[in-house]
Amino acid sequence: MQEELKNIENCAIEDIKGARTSEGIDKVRVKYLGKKGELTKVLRGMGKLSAEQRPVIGKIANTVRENIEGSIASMINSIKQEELDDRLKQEVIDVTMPGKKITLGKKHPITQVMDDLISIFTKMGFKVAEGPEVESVYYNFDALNAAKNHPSRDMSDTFYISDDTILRTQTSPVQIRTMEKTKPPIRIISPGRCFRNDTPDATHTPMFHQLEGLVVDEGITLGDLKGTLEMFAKHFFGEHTKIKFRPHYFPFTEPSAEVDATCFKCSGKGCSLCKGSGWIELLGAGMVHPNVLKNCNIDPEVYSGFAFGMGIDRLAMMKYGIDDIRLFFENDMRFLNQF
Ligand code: 2NM
Repeated sequence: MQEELKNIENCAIEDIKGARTSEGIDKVRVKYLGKKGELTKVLRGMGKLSAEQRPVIGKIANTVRENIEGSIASMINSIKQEELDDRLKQEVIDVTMPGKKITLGKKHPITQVMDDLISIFTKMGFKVAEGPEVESVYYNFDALNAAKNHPSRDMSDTFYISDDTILRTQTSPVQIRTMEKTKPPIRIISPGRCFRNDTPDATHTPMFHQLEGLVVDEGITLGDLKGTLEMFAKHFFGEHTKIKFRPHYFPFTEPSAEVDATCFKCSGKGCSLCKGSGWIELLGAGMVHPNVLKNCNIDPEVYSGFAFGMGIDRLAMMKYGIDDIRLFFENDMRFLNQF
C-alpha cells in the first residue's frame, strides 16, 4: 500500500507538470483528489488495514495528499502568471501609434454672433432674461400697446395656435414678464427665437433670432439710450463706428427711432454692403411707452426706460458677408464649416 501511495504521488506530480492550463490542472485534481479519485480510493481501502498499520499508512497518505495539493497550488500560480503575461503581451498599448483624428464641432454662426452680443451687453451690466416661445396674445401684443387692429396681429403675419396663444413674433414679451415681476432698476437683454408667418426669401425665414434690451429706472433718458447703443456699436463693429437716429414708429416706444451705424466695411465712404450710403441699419429703439410701464404696474411718473431690438441673423449676414438668410437654416456642413 505504501508503494501504491508513492506511485500515485509520482504519477500525480507528472500529470501536474504536464497540465498547461487552468482547466487541465482541474482535471488532474479531480483524477487524484476527487470523490472517485485515485488517492481517495486508496484511503477508502484503509478500513481493511490492521490497527498497527493504519496510523502509519494514514500518515503517509496525508503527506501524499499534501504534496499533491501543494504542487497543484504552485502549478496554478505559475499558470495564472503565464496567462497574465500572455494577456499583457496581447493587450500592450503602442503609445507611438498615430491617434484617431477627432473632428471637433463648433458653434453655429448665429450662435457665435448671439454669444458675441451677449458678451458685450453683460459686460455693460445687463442680465440675460428668457421666456417661452409659445406666448399669449396678451404678452406679445396687448401689454405692448399694440392697437387691437394692428396688422402684425393678422393671421397672415403671426402663427396662431389658438385665439389667444401664438408663437412669439419678437422677444418683447420677455421684457413684459420681467417688468411684471421685478422692481426697477431693470437692465436685461432677451436673446432668442421668434416666429413670423413670412414666405422664405433671401432676407426672411419664418423662424429668426432677435436680441432685445430693456433698461428701466428713475431718470433714464434718451441720452442713456444713445450712449448705450453707441458703446455697443463700437464694441461690435469697431471703435471708429458712429451711430445716428432716424425717427420711426413702434407702438411700444415713444419716441421711437431706427438706428444706423457707419458701415464697418467702408467706414462710411460707401460700398456694396451699405449700398453706397455709408450707413447700415443696426436696430430699432425708443423710450418705453408710458402705457407699457402702466401695464406692468410700473409708475411712469416715477420711472422711465429705454428699449431696443435687433435681428441677430441680419447682423450675422453682415458680419460674414452672407447674402441669403436661408443658408443658415439648411444645415449644409459645407456652408456651416466656413465660420
Ligand atoms: C424693438 C424696437 C424698439 C422693445 C420694447 C420693449 C418693451 F417691452 F419694453 F416695451 N421691448 N422691446 C423694442 C423697442 C423692440 O425691436 C425692433
